[in-house]
Amino acid sequence: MFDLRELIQKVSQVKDKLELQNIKSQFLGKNSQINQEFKKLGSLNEKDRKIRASSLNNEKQKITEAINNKFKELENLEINQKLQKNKVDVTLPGRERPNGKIHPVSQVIDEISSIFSEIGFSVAEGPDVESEYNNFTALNTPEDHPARDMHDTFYLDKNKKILLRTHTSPVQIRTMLSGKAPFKIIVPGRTYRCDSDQTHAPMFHQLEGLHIDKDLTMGHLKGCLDYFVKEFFEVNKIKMRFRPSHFPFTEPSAEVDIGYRLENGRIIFGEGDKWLEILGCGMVHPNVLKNAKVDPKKFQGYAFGMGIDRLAMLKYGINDLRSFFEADFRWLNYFGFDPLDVPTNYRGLSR
Ligand code: 2U9
Repeated sequence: MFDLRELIQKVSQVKDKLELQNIKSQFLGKNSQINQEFKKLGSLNEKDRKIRASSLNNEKQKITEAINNKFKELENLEINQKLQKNKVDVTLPGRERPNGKIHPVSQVIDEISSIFSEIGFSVAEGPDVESEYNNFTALNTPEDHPARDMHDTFYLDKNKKILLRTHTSPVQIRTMLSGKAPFKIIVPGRTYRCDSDQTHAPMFHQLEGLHIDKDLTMGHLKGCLDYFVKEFFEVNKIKMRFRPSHFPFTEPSAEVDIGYRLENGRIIFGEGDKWLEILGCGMVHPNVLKNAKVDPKKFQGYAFGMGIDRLAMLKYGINDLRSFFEADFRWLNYFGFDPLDVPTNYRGLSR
């Protein structure tokens, strides 16, 4: 028979849980000595059986206790070692800032979204692949309209029914068709035209706005754009002029110029006698409202559109449009923005 004291001594010296598990199955398992002893009890007379059984139970309990206590001890030791290993040294310097930068186009989209959200516009989005109807016909641009050729459209099928959207306007059509007036949305996104030189890329970014409600006038449009331009260029006063223009989807239509002067090659907005075109706008054409299932007798409103890439170039002094799409890390590192500095009107847009 084994020596209980020797066993308990052995358990106390165990260093890991696996070894302890082996000892447990050796001394308490099915083929353990103590189990063999229990099996022999049947051959003893009643008196001896009682005495032997009680002493065996006693021994078994002591072994079990010693092993369980050791398990707990080893477990605590393990936890303490883990805690020690994972201890945070609060005196260490902070983590390095991430290496990536936000692209100027994304930054400008975030800035403009923040500006318009302050006055109640929400952001709507839609697919880049569109139907000819949503992109042209619904926008009062029928098949024989010259504006279709001017858009240099990328068609995706030979029947010219599916295309890459040439402006973000189809999203406004989708929004009106799937909801009920009033609407107050801006739509940023990629647009496509078969055109490429120093100032044109086949994929470029637009942001359009649409506000439809009862009794909206050209005055509301001017107030909205005056607020936007001041916020975007971060100036208190701005010179703005509306030049009559033509778009199929608005009537009347206008192009908006802002006044500026040059100082050591830098643009100063709000002063001087030079003019720069920055966006187009107008009152939504009644035909467009009808096509979008909005009653032009009850509702009217204004729309505007701007090229994001050009605005980003203007605001951040970037000369070549093509550099936007070259994915040059050094360029992005220089012109990009800190991902942790999200633009908000409250904090300032481009700190
Ligand atoms: C709906 C109704 C009207 C959107 C508008 C312009 C004027 C405009 C250009 C600016 C620079 C495009 O990127 S650019 O070349 N856009 O001048 N866009 S009004 O009018 C809409 C849109 C949708 C339903």
